[in-house]
Amino acid sequence: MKISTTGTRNLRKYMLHNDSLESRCVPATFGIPWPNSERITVSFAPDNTTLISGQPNLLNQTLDSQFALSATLADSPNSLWKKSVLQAFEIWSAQSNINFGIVSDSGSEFGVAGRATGDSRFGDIRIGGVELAPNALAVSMPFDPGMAGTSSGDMIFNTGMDLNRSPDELLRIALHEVGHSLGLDSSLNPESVMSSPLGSRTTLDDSDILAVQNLYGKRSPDNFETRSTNNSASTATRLKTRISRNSIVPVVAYGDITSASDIDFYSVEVPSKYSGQVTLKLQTGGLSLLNAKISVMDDNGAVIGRSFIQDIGGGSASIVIPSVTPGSKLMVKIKPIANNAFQVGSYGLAASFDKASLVSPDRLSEFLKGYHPDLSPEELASQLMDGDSSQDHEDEDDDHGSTFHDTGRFADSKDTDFYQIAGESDHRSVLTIRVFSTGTTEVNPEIVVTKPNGTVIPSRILINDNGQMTVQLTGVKGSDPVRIRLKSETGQVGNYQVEAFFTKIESETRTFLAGQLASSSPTQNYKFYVAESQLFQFLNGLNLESGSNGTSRLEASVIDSWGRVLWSLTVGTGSPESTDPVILNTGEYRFQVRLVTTSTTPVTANFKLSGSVISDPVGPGIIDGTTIPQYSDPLIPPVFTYPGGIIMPDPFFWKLILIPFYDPYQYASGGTWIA
Ligand SMILES: [Ca+2]
Ligand SMILES: [Ca+2]
Ligand SMILES: [Ca+2]
Repeated sequence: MKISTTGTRNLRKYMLHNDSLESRCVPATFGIPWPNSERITVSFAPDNTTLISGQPNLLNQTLDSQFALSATLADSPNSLWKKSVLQAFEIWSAQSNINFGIVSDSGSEFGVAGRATGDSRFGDIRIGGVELAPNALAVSMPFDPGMAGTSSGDMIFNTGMDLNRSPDELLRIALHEVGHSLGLDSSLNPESVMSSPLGSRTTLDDSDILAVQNLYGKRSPDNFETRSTNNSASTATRLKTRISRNSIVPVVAYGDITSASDIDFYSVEVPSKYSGQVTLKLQTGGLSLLNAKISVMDDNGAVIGRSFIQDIGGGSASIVIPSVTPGSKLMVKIKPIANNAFQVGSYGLAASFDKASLVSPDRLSEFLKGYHPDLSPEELASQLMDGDSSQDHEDEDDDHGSTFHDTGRFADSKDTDFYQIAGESDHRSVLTIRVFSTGTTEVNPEIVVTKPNGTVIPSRILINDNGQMTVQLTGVKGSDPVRIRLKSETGQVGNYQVEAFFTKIESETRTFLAGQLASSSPTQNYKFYVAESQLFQFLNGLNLESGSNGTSRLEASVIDSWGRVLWSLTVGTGSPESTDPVILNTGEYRFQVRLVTTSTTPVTANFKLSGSVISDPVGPGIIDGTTIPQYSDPLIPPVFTYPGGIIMPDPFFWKLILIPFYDPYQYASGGTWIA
């Protein structure tokens, strides 16, 4: 997920060289669609939110200043750049069954333990920015519940670059990044917005449309238009429910403006004994990015009210009709706004009979932001009557069989919780189960997966942090029930959440390093060259060959050339362990691994550093190589040349340093490596 800086490139050469590199292993896991594509939430993180590896988010202040000169009376710098970014989301959404709803962002640290989709603290896709090496304009993460967790989808712009050098530049960057967030890999087709370096397109290529529709399908009309359209008053969809007939509950419908030429007509029946005020409300904010016009006509076709939503990120619009004739019909027309960049998206519509309604306007507003396109008007009415259900939409995505979510508590040290889930089809698939602490106590969750008869199904551990655990199983028959047994490994009492995802693709991990350490030679050092800024998720394992458990531990760290420790982890014996992902800029690092033991007898241990890159490192730009190490050969863009003349397709390279000693003062004085 990375776009390179603009650079002229000999296309023919580029293509030729790529022919021989098809076997290249792309480390990030692409091709897993978001399970909640009908409403993927997006949030802009506030400045100073801690981004991955501890740097503060500076996107707002950076882009506000970069767009200062482009501002007009109508558009502030902030709204200008947000509009460019969201336009990219809208362009993808217009071609497929995806809606992006803007939500607020609490400023929790990026990558924090939490839900991979639907975390209430922030959007599924979080947008932020830090300074990256100058060969990247942005990086973003595809949806990967196994390795990326809450980092899934997140988009990080390079605040060290001018992202407003030319018209539409930010839009073009964002188009590429949104593609990655949706699970699309980089493309070798120079016409694709997914090609690197940054192209000149502000629209999708046919190949992009095909790629996104492969994952999410072609954008389909709403449930009211599957058989015939409601594009005129004579074909209007009739809206009424048994309950709304006594006017105590508003009539609610969820629809979709599926193309710029879609117009949706609804005929709302006024109850036969009702004659007071009626409020019509159109909601797009939080559901989609749609801007739209709503108008209401009386029985004679005369327009009696109109309003607009013309807000970046969508919004809401209300029309108040002071008085209506009992038994009459109100004709509601919803259409996109001409010459607007946000002409497609889902919406909620409500007609409230205010004088008799038992549902407060606040409750109705909140309810409209939950998207329930598959519920009938009757079901919607009874949900509205169910009192406080602001959490109603919370579990909606869990009902369709590919995702599952619940909250639980280990009430005492022996408490074991069981869940039984099943996927939705007979297809063999990958099941990812994530458990994380939600209270202040880290509950060290342990996950065992069994068949209903108790037979254990082997799973691989992907993440094993103190407060969270992720396991993945392959070859699960979707419709076969699977039982999940949860307990706290250390007997901690506390709250947790569990979520599970059935997908078709497993998370890709690889072994970066493996070796043996002994109490007589306890340390190994590696040079670690990173050719493109990327986000790593490391897993560390230690297996004792001799010595006893509990007396030995492994300390691993990544140190930059200034001697700063950017990532470190101490693990005991046994299971693989992990901690937060780390973003590493282009450059040279030292990786040190050390066996620490209190055993009085000699200890030998095997270690293994595995993991994955959860951002996409494809496509370096051609930049001035005199200022920073970057290892790319300008003539062969997809290959990297590392010190010592080592040519590798991977954008990172590990090299064992045979002298297992270095002088820490050399780092402090400015970063010269000794080996
Ligand atoms: Ca995310
Ligand atoms: Ca429609
Ligand atoms: Ca229509």
